[in-house]
Amino acid sequence: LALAGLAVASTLAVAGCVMRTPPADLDLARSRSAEAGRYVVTVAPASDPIPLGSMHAWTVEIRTPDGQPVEAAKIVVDGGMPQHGHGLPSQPAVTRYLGDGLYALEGMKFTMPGWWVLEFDVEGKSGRDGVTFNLML
Ligand SMILES: [Cu+2]
Repeated sequence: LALAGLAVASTLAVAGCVMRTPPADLDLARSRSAEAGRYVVTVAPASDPIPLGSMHAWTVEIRTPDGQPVEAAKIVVDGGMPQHGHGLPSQPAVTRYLGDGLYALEGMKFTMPGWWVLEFDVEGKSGRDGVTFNLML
């Protein structure tokens, strides 16, 4: 009976690991059209590969679908690890407009390897729209 229990426990452990494998078709594009098509959002980490465990900055570029830079957008960032059930370990925020549709996103931090999502809520001259990016660290 003890052996059977052990076998069940190890099967569950293996199943748990398999479930944490990220989807094979994960779209890792750094430039995406927002859900309602109002904006094209492009993200770029200040250093690539993305550092683990240290605070760093990104830039976020907001453009209209026809390529015009979007100024004075209100951008809110959220995210986390879908398979771990936790959010971002820091509270990143867009701190300033850099010109030409570019915004500084500061306070980014990732604490472990795996699949992360970054969700942006953008409010600009064309209305409100959202976009989600997948990251593999
Ligand atoms: Cu995690």
